[in-house]
Amino acid sequence: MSSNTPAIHPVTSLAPGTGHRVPPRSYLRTDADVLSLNGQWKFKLGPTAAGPDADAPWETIEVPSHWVLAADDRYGQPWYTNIEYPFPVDPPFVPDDNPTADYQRSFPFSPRPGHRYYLRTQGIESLAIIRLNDAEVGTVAGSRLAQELDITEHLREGDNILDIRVHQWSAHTYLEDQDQWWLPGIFRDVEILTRPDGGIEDVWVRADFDLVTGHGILDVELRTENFPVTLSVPELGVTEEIDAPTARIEVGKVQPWSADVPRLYDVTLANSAETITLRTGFRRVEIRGAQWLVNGKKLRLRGVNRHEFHPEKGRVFDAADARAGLCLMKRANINAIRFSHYPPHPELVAMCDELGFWVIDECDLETHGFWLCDWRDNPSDDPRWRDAYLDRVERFVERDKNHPCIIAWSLGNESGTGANLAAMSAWIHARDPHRPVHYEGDHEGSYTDIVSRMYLPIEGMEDLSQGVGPRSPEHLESAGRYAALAQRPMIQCEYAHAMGNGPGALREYEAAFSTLPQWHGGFVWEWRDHGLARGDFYAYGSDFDQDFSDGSFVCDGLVLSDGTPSPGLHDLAAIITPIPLEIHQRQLTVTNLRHDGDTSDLVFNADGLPFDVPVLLPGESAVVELPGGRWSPVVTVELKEDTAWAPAGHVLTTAQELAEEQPSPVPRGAEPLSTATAARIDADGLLASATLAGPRLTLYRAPTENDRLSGFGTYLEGSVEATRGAGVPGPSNAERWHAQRLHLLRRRVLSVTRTDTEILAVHRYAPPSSDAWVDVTLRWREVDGQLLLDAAAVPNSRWKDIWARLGLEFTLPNTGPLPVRWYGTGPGENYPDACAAAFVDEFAGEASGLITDYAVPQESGHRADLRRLTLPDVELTTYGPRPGFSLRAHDERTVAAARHSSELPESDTWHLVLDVAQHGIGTRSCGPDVLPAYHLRPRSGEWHLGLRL
Ligand code: IPT
Repeated sequence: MSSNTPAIHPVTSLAPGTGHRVPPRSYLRTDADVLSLNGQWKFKLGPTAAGPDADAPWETIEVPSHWVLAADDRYGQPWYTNIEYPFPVDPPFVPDDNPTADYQRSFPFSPRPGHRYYLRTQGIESLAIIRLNDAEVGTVAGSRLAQELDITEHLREGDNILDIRVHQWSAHTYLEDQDQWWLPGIFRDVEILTRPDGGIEDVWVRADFDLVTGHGILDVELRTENFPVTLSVPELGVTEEIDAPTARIEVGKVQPWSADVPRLYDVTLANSAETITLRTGFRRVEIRGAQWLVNGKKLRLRGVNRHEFHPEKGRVFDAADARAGLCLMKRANINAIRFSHYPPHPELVAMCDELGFWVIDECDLETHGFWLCDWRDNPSDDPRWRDAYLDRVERFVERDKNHPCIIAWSLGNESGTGANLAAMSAWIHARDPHRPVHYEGDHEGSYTDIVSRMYLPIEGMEDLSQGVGPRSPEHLESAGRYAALAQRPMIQCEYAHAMGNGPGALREYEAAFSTLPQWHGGFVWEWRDHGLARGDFYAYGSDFDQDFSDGSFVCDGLVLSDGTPSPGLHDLAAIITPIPLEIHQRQLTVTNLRHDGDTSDLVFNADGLPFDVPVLLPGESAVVELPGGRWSPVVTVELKEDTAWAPAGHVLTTAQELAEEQPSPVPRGAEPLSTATAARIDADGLLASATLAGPRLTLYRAPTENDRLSGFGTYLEGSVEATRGAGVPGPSNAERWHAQRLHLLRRRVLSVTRTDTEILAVHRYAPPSSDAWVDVTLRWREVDGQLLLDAAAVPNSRWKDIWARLGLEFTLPNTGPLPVRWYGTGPGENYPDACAAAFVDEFAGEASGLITDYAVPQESGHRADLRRLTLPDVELTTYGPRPGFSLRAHDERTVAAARHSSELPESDTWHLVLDVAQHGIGTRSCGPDVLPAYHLRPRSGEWHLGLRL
């Protein structure tokens, strides 16, 4: 070895930590003192692992926080990469440029003899070296895992000085390559815990539910040397003295815990030195064959993936914001959460117990960037990393083990496969045989209990259900494994990528989850956009001065960065409702799909008037006749009383019978055109009034992110096999549209004919350098003082590919806010494959509110089936087949060119588009493309519009 080899620096050490580390234990409420060290700390930052200049002056920073989110970028900027490591893949080394911060604070303390003191950190990214009163007490790794160091020997009476040096990059960064911002710093609580002499070091209360007797059983495990410990459950009248480290206590009849009825019981454990309180819930989790059961019933997971994220604070936990997010999930009928891809702040887990969610808790582990190096040297299969993997699994399971909401442990995400993952799983199986182990990357089910996939199209789900694996060549040799997998429970731990406008086809997924026997549901990717608040916009990857990034891929949530629900969330809520309604000829079928709980907490209304539905137990259905009233009342299922997550009156389900309503007949005849009307139609045969002008044909839309991305398969041109994991994905929708130059249509007037009673114009629209065209006929006439437009669009046969839309666009002067009323579908935007939340009614709003402020501007605002649109100066009625409409201050090309809505220029024009068709939305930004039923192939269309101007 040459003499200039650098000594091993802590940043390259694979050791999970050093110093007097306390064995992992639960996060518990205790009456022992806890001193929070959150608050203002001294802070300085240096550019390398050597740390800041010793002479540099101290500044101050808030703990918890991320230093790259400090004001004015004064400590650098956040960085977003999805799969890629932001540095060369050269484990365990990291670059010399390694931002390193020194944190310091002093605190007065009076240690008591006989007690011990632990310094607990809940989250530091990525490696911390801790010194107390100038002595090194240890190093801490595992950014989102709690770690405790016994600092008793280093604490002194009076003033103490705590120094924490934090390196942004370390060997452990290789294990933390989750798809999110790189956000260094002390971002969760720092505390000193008093451990009283003879205290209760750890406790595990497993609350089992006996399905036959309905009795509860508490299996208690205690870590203490000080017995007896008295366990009490006041509500059950239980008080038991425990004299040994384990005990089994039968507590008689209990109400079980479930996500639907999250019944918790307060438990106290006390000995002479310490009292611990926790809340437990009785439930039994089992896997029987391909059934994953809780309390004897098959689970139906209607879930989301949840990251820790706040637009100003990053991954710093904000209890009020987090709780608001969970309540919004409950209101959207979401009953399950996967903690992607690390355990959240421990208080969040308690909120899930209380509000009721089925939770898959996940370890802080992802090595996805090795995939880009063909998984060479992946830590998951390298014995040198085994201790780090096992340390991580112990620390996350031990911290959260008391929570009834957790129904499975997940080893991590996208870390390939290998012996270290298998060892983690074996450790969990030995430690907690009562909860299954999940890890998606164990594709062949060698060491996990649940068959898990991500972004699998429905055909892939059907294949797995029938014991057939992916049809790609690299999977052929393992084909035999798949018959065995079909004997196990299946989930999609990620599906329906909620990036931008979408996801589409949730209904089809929900149907597959409900009918294919092994499938138990899935978790939409993901809950919230991770845009960072920057002045008047939310920033994504490419908004920072980093050399490369994954752009807006960090904004792929059902909820926008500011917490606003997106149309995708409304669509999901409608599809996964536990109380689905079906109406046929005024016969309403109500079903209770809840895991637990009857329907006595619900009110059923038709157009706001309550009607009776018998109380239904889970699994039951009833058919009732709808009360009298209009042809198609809006039927709602509402909460009778306030709950912890929604007020009385909150709507779980909305339904309506639409089939009966016939389109309004097209008015016949034509009166002589008035001079005023005739003057409004220009020489080209277009309306040119002061309040409305047009129309022109449009076949293009500002591409959604599902339209723009093409990493996954498409059903177009017979490339369905691509969606099953074989074949070449093919171009994106946006590429197809741009290749056809749909955004560049040119118009030529073929003819304009005027008679006393009508003006007839024929226009030909075609892209440059193409002999494909669409002829648009516009016939203007007048009936009962109404200007009528009968329009038809007919393509020639030379179109070869899909269109984005088939629409007619009018323009209106934009002089400020525009009040809009419409009779049609709403309230939100809806598309052919994402329209479950829409119903038909009279709606009103302001035009700018019709567009969703997606992180990246894109197609938005389409509402199908318009009957009537009322603007201050225009009333538009549709006859015959009903078009959808959208109204927006910018045209498609302007929208498509903008990276943020704040960049869109001031507009003097509203664009009103009436679409006879739109291509579906799909979820191809990460998943299958638009299903064939929702493709828009070149076709003809007709419009019949009545105008009062
Ligand atoms: C999948 C990841 O597990 C998740 O963290 C996120 O990155 C998601 O993709 C996309 O937003 S992995 C992907 C290669 C299927």
